[in-house]
Amino acid sequence: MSEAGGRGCGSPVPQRARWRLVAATAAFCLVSATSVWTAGAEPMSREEKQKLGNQVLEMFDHAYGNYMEHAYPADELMPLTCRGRVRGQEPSRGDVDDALGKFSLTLIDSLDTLVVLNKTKEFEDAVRKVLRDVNLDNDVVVSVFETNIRVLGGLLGGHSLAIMLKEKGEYMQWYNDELLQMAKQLGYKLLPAFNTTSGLPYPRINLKFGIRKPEARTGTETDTCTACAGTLILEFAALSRFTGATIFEEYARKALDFLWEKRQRSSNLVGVTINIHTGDWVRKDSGVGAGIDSYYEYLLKAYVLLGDDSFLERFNTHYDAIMRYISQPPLLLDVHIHKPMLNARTWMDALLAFFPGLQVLKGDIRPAIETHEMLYQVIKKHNFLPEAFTTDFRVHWAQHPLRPEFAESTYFLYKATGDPYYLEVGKTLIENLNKYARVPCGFAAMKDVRTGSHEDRMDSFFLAEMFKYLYLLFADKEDIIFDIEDYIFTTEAHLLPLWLSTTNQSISKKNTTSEYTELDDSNFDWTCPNTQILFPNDPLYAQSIREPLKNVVDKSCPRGIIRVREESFRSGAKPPLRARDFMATNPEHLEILKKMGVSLIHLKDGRVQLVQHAIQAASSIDAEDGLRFMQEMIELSSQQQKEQQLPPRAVQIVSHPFFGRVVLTAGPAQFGLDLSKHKETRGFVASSKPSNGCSELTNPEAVMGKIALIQRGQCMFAEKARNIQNAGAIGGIVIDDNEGSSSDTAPLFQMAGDGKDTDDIKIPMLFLFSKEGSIILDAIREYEEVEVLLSDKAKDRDPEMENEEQPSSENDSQNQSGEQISSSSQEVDLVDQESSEENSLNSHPESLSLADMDNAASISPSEQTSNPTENHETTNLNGECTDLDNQLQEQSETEEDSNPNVSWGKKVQPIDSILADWNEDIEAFEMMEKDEL
Ligand code: DMJ
Repeated sequence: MSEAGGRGCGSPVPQRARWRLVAATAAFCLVSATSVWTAGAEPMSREEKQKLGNQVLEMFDHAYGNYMEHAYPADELMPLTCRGRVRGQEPSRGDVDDALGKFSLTLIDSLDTLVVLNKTKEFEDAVRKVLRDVNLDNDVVVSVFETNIRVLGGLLGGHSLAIMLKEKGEYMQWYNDELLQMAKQLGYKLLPAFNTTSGLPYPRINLKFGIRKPEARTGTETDTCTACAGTLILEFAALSRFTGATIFEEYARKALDFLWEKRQRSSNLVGVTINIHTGDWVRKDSGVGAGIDSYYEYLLKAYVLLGDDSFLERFNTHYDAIMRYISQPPLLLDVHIHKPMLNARTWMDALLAFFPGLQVLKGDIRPAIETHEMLYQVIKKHNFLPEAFTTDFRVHWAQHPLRPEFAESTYFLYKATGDPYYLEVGKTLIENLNKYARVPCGFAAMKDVRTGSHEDRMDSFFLAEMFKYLYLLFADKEDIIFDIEDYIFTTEAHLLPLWLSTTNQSISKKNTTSEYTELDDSNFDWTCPNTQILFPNDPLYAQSIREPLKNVVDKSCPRGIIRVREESFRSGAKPPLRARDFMATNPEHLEILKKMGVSLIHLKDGRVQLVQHAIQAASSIDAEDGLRFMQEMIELSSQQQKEQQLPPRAVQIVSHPFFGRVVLTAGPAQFGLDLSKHKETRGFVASSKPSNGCSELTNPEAVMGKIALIQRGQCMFAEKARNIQNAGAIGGIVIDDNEGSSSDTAPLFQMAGDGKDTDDIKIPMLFLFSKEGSIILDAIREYEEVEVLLSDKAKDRDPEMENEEQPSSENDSQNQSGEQISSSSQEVDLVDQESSEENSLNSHPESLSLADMDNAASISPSEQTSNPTENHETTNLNGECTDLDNQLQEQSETEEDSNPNVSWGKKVQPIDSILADWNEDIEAFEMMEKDEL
């Protein structure tokens, strides 16, 4: 089947027939373009590709080897502390932990990666371990979605490749469907989750006790995410077709049918969250990223795997809506399902990076190239894709848990275009992973892409997906021991064989509500992207799409503003109203607001909310101005908020054997040397005596010229700082005394001064939670001499750092003690002042906080920090758009630096009617405030 499809791609067959061929072979007929396309970027030699492929293998060995050595049988590796993450033994991280079921998650998720990477022997060992050690009957509440895609998918992917190997006759000769039996056992364990009137599954289930039993400790949830309910069909159908037990496919189909029924009928979009009992949309915003992503993916792939036209029809209907409302190339922006012309956010999340890959499967290459290029620009700026970033490409949520979506899209785009540019992209991904995420014990997620600090986590999807896509990107057909084109990738990149489409087929439609309708030809409009259709006589096609976007991030300005401004200026109109100039008491300004479709809503609690409805604007130009005005308002309000916040800092261990590879997130101090303005401070660490640093040190000789470690508590932070400074320390690290505290789970903490003048404190002071602190303490125990770098952003970890001579602790350039230390004997209260520094938003009723803004979402504590880079980016944003922009920028800069606070409290227009009108939006926006990826 796959062979016929692969060759059929691009042949002059009727469109519908062509689509069917694509369906049979998934995205993989795209490979036919690969050898054709070499123009644009320089072709990469076979040697170079092999070198990169080998590098991927070595990286996988580092990740997998460390997991097996230090973490197995735990679910995941904690790469900073080099141990296993066992649920219940670590502070809870909330929903993220629901993926952990005490079932050796990483091992199961890695099974088919081992075969793809040609590690057949290791695969055989791993399967034996799974069969011997894994227990699926644990008293743990797990996410149904995560367990399905990672564990059920992992077992099925492992089974698929085990039987393939067995058939080849060399490996796995002993295998007797044991993984499939485990998968079936797990499938039955998940079924009670579907016991709802809607057929949508509960989001969580207890592996041992199910849902209903009192011991289950779950079953009270009312909502689930669309992707959670709509990402089951591939694994469940595969399970049914492998085993002949129809029930799994039936349940997954029923859930999909229900979601389809509940789509918003005028926009054909779905919301992010749905009530599993009533089917009401709980969150009515809609995008292609977090919460919805794989629902769309599974509709198209279900068509590919199962050959059921109704899935294609649904996908196409949604896809039209996505391209009409959400796709604003190169951006993909969430909208409101009832008012799809209204953007629901001004930021994008990293999960949407899978979408260009899905567009390749759909055959819609141009927007795929555009979005992918935009994402790549963001990556080049921050080394990784931050979890969320704004429409003007500033970091919105700075974390990056080594997500594979961008690598996935890169792979599919390479398959579709054969453009070596995508190999260079892959090379950059490899370099960045090694440079910034690699630690001695694996690869650590980025806590903050701006500082380069790490989080003690290495999610299982990193092994399931990242290494597969990167390896396949550089592999030639002969580098893989089986034909990858015979399989389809699940959302977790597990491999399911396409021959399932003709196995146990008759069971598929039993008891399902979906109606089969004969599809019209429009459903097959987009066919396999063959070179003849997509790149007509133009070998530079992909490059010509990318080229205009190559500076999109560096020279970003709000969408369409250049054109809009030019036009409006030409027609003699006034320059648009800038947020910083806005006065709520100025009737002219209120008139402009109205023209721009912006309403001012006074909330019951005295706050004021701004809501923009593009459709209410007087013209599309006014609508664009309104969007820009809103973005500026958000910026102003977040700047206000940031003024009270300091950004996180980094403590980087630079001595042997860490060589800068371990970067810890540190809280700043509101006193002492400001690391963002000065060169970083580097020195060996020494514990102070007394450990709390609350009195004159008894071991000044030990801390002299070093960075003193002090325990939190007993006295004020400023007092500790003075005591270690007087002893000659060049910096200080306060370690939290709350055992188990960690920056993974606690919001960023900043150390307050003592309410008095702290100008006498000249040394830098940073705060580490207990877990991060113990990483340094453990290092001292093991290596005695431990050198660290205190900075606002981790220094690049490159061979240079490893080669650097370990400077002595007396290193002059780092010793800032001499002239700067002045003794102080101020009296202080014997209380920690840390609690005085609440991370509160503005409480002044007349000021505007982010939470007040309609299209802003809530921010996590770690984001409530300012960053010099960000401010700089904001300046760039306006400074680099056009001459016109420059004029405006200069104009506003020469004006008095007006305070963005405006008289929000004054009622200047009747609001009851507006409120009534927009109640629905407010509700949705409130939901968004709670939004977390
Ligand atoms: C993976 O577990 C799956 O791809 C899922 O669909 C969403 N993304 C994560 C990794 O980022």
